[in-house]
Amino acid sequence: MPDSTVRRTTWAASRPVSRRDVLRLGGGALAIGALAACTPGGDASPSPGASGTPSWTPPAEPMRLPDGFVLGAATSAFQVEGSTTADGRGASIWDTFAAQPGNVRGGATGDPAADHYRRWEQDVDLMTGLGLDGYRFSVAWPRIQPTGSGPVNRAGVDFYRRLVDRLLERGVEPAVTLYHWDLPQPLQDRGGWAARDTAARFADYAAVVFDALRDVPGPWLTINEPKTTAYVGYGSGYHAPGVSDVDQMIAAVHHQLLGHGLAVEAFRASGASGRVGIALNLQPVYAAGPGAQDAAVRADAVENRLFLDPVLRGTYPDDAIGDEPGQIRADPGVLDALVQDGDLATVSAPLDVLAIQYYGVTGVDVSGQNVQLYPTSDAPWQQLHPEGMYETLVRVRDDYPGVPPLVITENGIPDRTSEGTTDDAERVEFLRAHLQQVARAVDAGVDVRAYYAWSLLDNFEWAEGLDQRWGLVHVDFETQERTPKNSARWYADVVAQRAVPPA
Ligand code: IFM
Repeated sequence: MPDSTVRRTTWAASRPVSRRDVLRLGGGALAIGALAACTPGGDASPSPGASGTPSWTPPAEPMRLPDGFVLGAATSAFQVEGSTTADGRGASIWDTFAAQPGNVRGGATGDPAADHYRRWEQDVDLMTGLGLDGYRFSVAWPRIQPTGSGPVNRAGVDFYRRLVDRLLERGVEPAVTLYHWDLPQPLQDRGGWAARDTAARFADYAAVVFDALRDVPGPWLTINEPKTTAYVGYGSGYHAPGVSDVDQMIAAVHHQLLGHGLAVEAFRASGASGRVGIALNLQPVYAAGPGAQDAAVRADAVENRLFLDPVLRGTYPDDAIGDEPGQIRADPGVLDALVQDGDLATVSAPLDVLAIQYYGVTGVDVSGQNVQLYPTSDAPWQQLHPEGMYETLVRVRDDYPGVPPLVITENGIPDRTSEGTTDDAERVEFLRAHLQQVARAVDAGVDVRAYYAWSLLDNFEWAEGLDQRWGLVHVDFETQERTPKNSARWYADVVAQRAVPPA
C-alpha cells in the first residue's frame, strides 16, 4: 500500500532504496533527479524533475507573494492545548489511546502538551510578535460537546470565542478547523468514523461552532486529513482509535467525507458569510523504475484521487480499491455498499476554498510497495522534494477545473533532534524551498491565497509523542517557556517583506 497507509508503521520493514539500487532500477531521470533533489542541505543543482516536469532553478532575487496573501502558522487542539479535563471537556479517542502503554512514544499524553489552553494569550502575543497574518487552530469537539452529541458545554465555546476575539482584535486572521482527530470517545464507542451516524453528529457539532463563531471570515476547514484518520487510525491502527480493519478504514473514508459535506450544508444554512472547505493531505506518487507506472497510478488514486474526486467531482475513482499492486487490498464492493443515494451530491457540495497540506512525495515499485526516492526528514515517512509542492498545486488546478481558491494549511519539517533546539537551519531551508515553489505556482497562475507553516509551536506529535518537534517556536515542556527558533525569525522577515529571499 502507498505511503500514508504505512505512515509511521512499517518503516523498519520497508527497505530504503540506496543510490545504487535506484540506478539499478533503471529509473533514468527519475532516479537521478530524485537523488540530486533540491532538499534542505542537499545539492541545490536543478533536478531533472522526478515526475517529468522541466527542472527549475529559483531566481537570484526575492520572490514576491501577491498582495493579500496570508502567511500564518498552524496548530491543532489536541496537540497544543493540554488541560484535557478542564472546564467540562469530555474524553477524546486520543486521550484513550495515549493512556494505553506502548501507543505513544515515551508515554506522552495530551497533558500538558504546550499548555495552550492556559497560555493562549501569551501565544497570541507570540504570533503578533512574529507579525503573522493568520493563525490556523482547531476546535476540540469534546470541549464543545463532551459526549459528542447533545448538550453544549458553554465553557468550551467561550474559550474559542475569547481566542477568536483576541485574534481579530490583533489583526490575525483565524482559520478554524472543526475536526483535527480528537473524536469524542463516546462516539467511538458507537463505531466512530466507521459508523454512518458519526457524520450526522459531526454536522450537528459543526452547526454549534458556526453559530458561536459566525463572524470568522474563514477559511473554515471541516476535516483535517481524512486520509490519515482513515488509513492510520482505522487501517494500520498506529493512531487513535487504534483499529486495524480494512473495511472499517474504507467506511471511515466515506463517512468523514459525508460528514464534511453535511457540515458544508450546515455552514450554508447558518448564514455565516465566511469561506468553507476541507483540508486534504496530497502528495505526488512517482513510479520507481520501469514497469511501476500502473502501480503508481493506482497508488495515486489511494493517496489523492480517493479524496479529491468525491469532493470536487462527486465520484469515487474506480482504481483505488482492488487486488492490483498499489491498491487498497479490499473488495471494491465495500465502498459501493456504503454510498447511499444523494451522498455524493452532499460530499461534492461547492466549496469556497480547498486546503492542501503538503509534506513530500512517495515512490511506488512494480509490486505497489513504497520506495524511498528522496532523502527523508526525521519523520521517516516524509520524503523531501519541494518541487512536489508546485506539482501538486498545478495538478489540482489542471485536473479539477473550477476548483476553488487554494490555501496551504500545513507544510513543515521536524527538528533533527528530539532534544530541542533553536538552531534549525534545516527548517529555514525547507521553508524557503517550499515557499519558492508556492510563489512559482502563483506566478504560473494557480490561485493560492494563503500558507500556514506547520507548526507554530513544538507540540504533541501523535504517536511520536513529544519526540518530534515541528515548531517554529521551541517549547520547553517542563517549564512551558517559548523561544522562537531561527526559522521563526526568518519566517517573520518573509511576512514583513512579503517575499521569499534567495538562499
Ligand atoms: O502533526 C501533524 C498534523 O497534526 C497533521 N499533519 C501532519 C503533521 C506532522 O505529522
